[in-house]
Amino acid sequence: MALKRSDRRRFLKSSAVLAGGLAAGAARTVSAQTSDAIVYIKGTDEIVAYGKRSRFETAVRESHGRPHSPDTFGLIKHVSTPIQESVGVITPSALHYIGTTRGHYIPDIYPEAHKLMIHGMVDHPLTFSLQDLKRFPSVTRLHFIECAANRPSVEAKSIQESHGMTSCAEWTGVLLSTLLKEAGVKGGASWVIAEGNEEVKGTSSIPMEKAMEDCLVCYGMNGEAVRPEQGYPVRLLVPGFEGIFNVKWLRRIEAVDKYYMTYNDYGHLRQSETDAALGYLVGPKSVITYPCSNMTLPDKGHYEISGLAWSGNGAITRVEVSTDGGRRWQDAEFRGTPQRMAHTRFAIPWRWDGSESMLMSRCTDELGKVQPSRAQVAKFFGVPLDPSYRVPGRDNSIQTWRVASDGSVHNAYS
Ligand SMILES: Nc1nc2c(c(=O)[nH]1)N[C@H]1C(S)=C(S)[C@@H](COP(=O)(O)O)O[C@H]1N2
Ligand SMILES: [Mo]
Repeated sequence: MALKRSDRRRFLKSSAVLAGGLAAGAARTVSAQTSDAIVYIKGTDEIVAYGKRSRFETAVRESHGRPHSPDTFGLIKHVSTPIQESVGVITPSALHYIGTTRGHYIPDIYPEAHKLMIHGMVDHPLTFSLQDLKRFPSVTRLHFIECAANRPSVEAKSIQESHGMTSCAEWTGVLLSTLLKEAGVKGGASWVIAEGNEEVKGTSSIPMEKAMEDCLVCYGMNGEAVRPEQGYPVRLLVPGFEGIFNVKWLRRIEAVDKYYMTYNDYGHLRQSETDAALGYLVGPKSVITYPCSNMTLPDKGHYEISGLAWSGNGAITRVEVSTDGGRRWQDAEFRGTPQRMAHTRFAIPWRWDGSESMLMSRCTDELGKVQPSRAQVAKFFGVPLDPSYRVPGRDNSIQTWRVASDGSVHNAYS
């Protein structure tokens, strides 16, 4: 239905009234834009062939000028997702965070030459080309990946720096169990070692039970081939396990009869099978992405507080939000259906009265595990409460944003 300009103004005015003044600013923007002459995008043929976003959308990945946790060789390089701009639950492939432990080099792999080998304690060692993998029954699932270094912090200048090392994509591939069954795992094989294609191998040890449960050998990401930064042409997905297990540029899986402390495990101080077993699962964790630090609320009035929640234990079953620093909590709503080991969008309406507010979210997963406070995490690791002390393990504690009375939003830790 085409509205005349005056009708449209009247329509926008009445919807603004319905929303209690909320849409007034938006209404002005809309009418200003529609009255301008239309400008067409240059280079249209190229964009028709393979799209790109509007030139007005400028969010980019950031490395924050430092490795997040330099390893022995100083080569860990992690680049974060602009999570403050996220909507829904899927991270666009071009903005998926990048975690590499071998500097910033991205292997440029010729897909037709790439092979995945499955060997070790199996009846028939096998190699698969990309085409071979695509002949097996496929699986498509939404899953997050999160680096172990992702955490609230005193120094973090933005949510992108503290929480941007997690992303969520729709992954397509073959279940690792399908390939392992094809090769025939021998009795007594209790772990697998997964290796990437780099010169220094990105190797991770994964318990056989997990390998047979839900690990995915992925060639697809968000409806197209996995991006080179994410492991083109094939990467392993180990749903809910910390980032480093999700081996990119996957070329070798070896079935073995014991835990091996590999290069990756060493970096994470998993010196024994027990350390390893304790060190895997991520979360439950959540963070409010709107509003968050470095934003300014333009006015008192209505807002929708919105954020992301995720857990390595399965689906998120509940998210609570507090606007008064944790004294009172209210249940948020889910936007979409929570998926297992996937980002879940939550939201709750909020009327800001102009006074200083402390925004917090805390989630619960299908195992009934509740996201801890900083105090609980500090107590668990036996470290001082002061959040400038980095806990020697993953930190899934609650993030607090402080909304000052001028509307500016800050990291309450700093
Ligand atoms: N082959 C290989 N796989 C790897 C890495 C690597 O350096 N090489 N980095 C790991 C780390 S530390 C993380 S956090 C995740 C990040 O996955 P992403 O870059 O797709 O976000 O990949 C893991 N898989
Ligand atoms: Mo990582």
